[in-house]
Amino acid sequence: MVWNKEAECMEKEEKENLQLKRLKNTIKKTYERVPFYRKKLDEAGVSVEDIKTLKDIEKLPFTEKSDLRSAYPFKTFAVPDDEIVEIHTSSGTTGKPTVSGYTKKDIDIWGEITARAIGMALGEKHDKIQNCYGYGLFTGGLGIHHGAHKFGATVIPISAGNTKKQIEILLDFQSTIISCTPSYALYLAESLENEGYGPEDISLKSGIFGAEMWTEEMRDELEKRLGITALNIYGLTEIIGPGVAQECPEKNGLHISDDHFYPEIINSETGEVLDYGEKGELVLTTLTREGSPVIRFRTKDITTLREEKCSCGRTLVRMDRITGRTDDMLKIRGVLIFPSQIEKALLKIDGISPNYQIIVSRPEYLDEVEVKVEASRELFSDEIKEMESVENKIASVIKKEIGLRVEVTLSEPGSLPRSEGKAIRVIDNRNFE
Ligand code: DLL
Repeated sequence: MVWNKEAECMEKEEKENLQLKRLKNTIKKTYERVPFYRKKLDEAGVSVEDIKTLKDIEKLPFTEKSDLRSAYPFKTFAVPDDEIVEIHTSSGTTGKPTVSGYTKKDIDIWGEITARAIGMALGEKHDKIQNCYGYGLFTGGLGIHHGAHKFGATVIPISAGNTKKQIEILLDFQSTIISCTPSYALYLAESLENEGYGPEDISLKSGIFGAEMWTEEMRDELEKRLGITALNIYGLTEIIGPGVAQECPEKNGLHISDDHFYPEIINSETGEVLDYGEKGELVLTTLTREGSPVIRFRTKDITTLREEKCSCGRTLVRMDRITGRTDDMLKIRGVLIFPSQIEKALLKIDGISPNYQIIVSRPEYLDEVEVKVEASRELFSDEIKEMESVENKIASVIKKEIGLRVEVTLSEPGSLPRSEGKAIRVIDNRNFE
């Protein structure tokens, strides 16, 4: 279902006029109201008068996560405190989080874009959405919640965790859509199986999965095990939260709500803006945010933008699934690898679950990588010889994918830590200080 045909299928020229008008407005307001942006724009020597076409956005300075952190907690807000009705923060594990403030209109727009996401994920008004993203300062829970209300579907605000309860609700309420991180969805599928249930016992038709990286192979796994269409949702706290982009059932990229967020791809080393079809770092500018507008935010997420209209009829610019971050790229023995490449390799092997952990260390001068993988019960054996041969096989599939030999350790099914939110895939024990 196309939730908002007028916006989602807008012709290019009309869209660009709207984007330019909104961009100018954002720059004007941030300049007037946020000292931090005024300083940045003054230093760069640009003002709103210099923005005559959308391409002129390239004259504006980038905003980094560290800029927003240094404005902690509220110095990025562009409206008086009494207009802010909700606050969220990034999950930041290092240092202070970034804070996003929402006005009533921001919440309305957030609901609009997550309603679009629900529409793209086969949503209909009679659907029951089991929303297992965490409620709280994290944007996942409430972002989908606002969208479900706007859409007119029923939201089951179960939040993250408590897998037993999740299963009970799945079975008793027969939820039709599920929203959570893909790693948690997999854990749920596994837990359902352990209790003797399969896709035939539940009524899920689609899943809205995001907040962390995942792969096509993981999609296949989720679709098979839960009997659903598994779709990708992208977003980040600094911009608004989930719903910045969402996949439709055509599964050929995530539609960015670019009437609200202007996307660019840059070369992360040089800052040069790249063309459609080229891979680089995603940069986003909010076009309608009131509380926390952001200019040219460097997401550090790596993707490619696609301009062609999707066969679903939407004209929103699409982005490929995120394949890595400029900052979580692992450089191992000089080779750049992404955890997603290892995941991809693992999913090629029968009997291996996509639960894994990559442990990087540097015992002396050379980096070493251990990949801990969970095997299925059938594959897991008491025979050391057999286990070694499986481990070697996995190591060679990984080597084919990343060009590096890693040490593989098979673990018992269910033994690796599970996360209710974002999975922790990489433990880097190297000390780069
Ligand atoms: O993760 C917002 C969100 C909630 C998105 C629920 C989707 C669903 P943050 O905690 O600020 O916000 O983390 C944002 O998570 O820059 C990406 O690196 C990563 N991320 C989010 N969605 C995806 C995705 C939420 N679909 C950061 N694929 C982003 C890959 C994703 N990475």
